[in-house]
Amino acid sequence: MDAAKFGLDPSVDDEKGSIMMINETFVASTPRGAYEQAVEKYGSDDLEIVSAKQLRYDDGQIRAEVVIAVPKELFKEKSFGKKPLKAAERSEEEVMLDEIGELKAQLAEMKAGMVGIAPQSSVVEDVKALFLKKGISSAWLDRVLGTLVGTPLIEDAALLVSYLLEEIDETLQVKEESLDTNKMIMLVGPTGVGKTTTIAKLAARYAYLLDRKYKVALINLDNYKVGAMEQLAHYADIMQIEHFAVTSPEDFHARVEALDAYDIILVDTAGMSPYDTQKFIKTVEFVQSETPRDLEVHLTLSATVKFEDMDDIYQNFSFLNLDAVIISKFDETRHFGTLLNFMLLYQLPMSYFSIGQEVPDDIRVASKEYLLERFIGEVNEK
Ligand SMILES: Nc1nc2c(ncn2[C@@H]2O[C@H](COP(=O)(O)OP(=O)(O)O)[C@@H](O)[C@H]2O)c(=O)[nH]1
Ligand SMILES: [Mg+2]
Repeated sequence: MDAAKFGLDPSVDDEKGSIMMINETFVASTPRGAYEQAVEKYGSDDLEIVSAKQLRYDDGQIRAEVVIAVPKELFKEKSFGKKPLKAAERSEEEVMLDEIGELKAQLAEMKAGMVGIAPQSSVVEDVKALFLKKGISSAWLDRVLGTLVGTPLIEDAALLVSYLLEEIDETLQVKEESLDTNKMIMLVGPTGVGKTTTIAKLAARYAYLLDRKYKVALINLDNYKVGAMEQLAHYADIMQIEHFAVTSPEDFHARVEALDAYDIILVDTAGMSPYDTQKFIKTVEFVQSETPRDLEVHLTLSATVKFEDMDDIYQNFSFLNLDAVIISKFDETRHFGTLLNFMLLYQLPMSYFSIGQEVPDDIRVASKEYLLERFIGEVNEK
């Protein structure tokens, strides 16, 4: 499972010093595990760490990647052992025999790999192109299509499309709305995605619109944006729901404790750009602080999210121990492929959909059907 990969990083080429450095990545389930692999390989614990991060891989597992910089020569020696004898030191015949042996092995490998693989059918290519165009990633499509080699599915475009849609349906996850009391939900996400509006909708839902009226309180950590508190306070006043601002984890703790009698506490946070490290650190402190009740963290993601931004959003916000995703601005796009791709890749359960600006009406409990209907509409349009 654990493996090392490597790549040349031009930024560390040191031509003048003539020591060419190479960046090598070690992967393990924990950062420590990854670093220990590096120590074991290089027999020294004085290694230059370039970066360390945790990522969720395509298979859904979280892994730690630690990148270290090592001199290229040392890397070669440790990776491939002693340098092979130079060709000149061996007879021409020996070299030739080696090369023939190598070619034979490559050929055998190619043949073995080809067993059972039919020539690419154009049905598969057409269907793949269709889903690619709709924003589903090539990696995901290849993985699923790869399992269909040799089955009749790959000869019938309509069947193949419905198979892929079913596969998407199965992969998507939904977080059922649980109405246990003693709940606390925090919304995090980039600026302007609709966190505050969604909090207002949820507050109205829990306080007034369900079979039972829940006792709801609002807490605001959004003390960075001028007017942010006013926005939440405005909704809270209209709905006659208690609301509070807190500025430190201690303050947060005390406030949650004081709100013990409330069934549901909703926590609004600073609109953060994924690049705003200071705000992140502060929010992480809040999330990681001990609170008298469990905290569910819901990432709010706009359905209009750009493909280029998805990774950054996930890499950054996943540090907040996400429990679910709320998808907002359903009404602002007809293209759900990018969003769907995000959900397939990271497999976070979806909790709510925000489908417009109206408080409190424009919110739905997340459902796969709702999302897939829109995506299928789009697939059929071609
Ligand atoms: N069209 C549309 N607009 C929304 C939706 N949710 C929020 N908005 C609007 O997006 C803007 C930013 O919302 P806000 O809740 O302040 O975002 P925040 O910065 O994440 O708290 C406001 O103008 C909202 O009315 C939605 O589902 N659809
Ligand atoms: Mg806000």
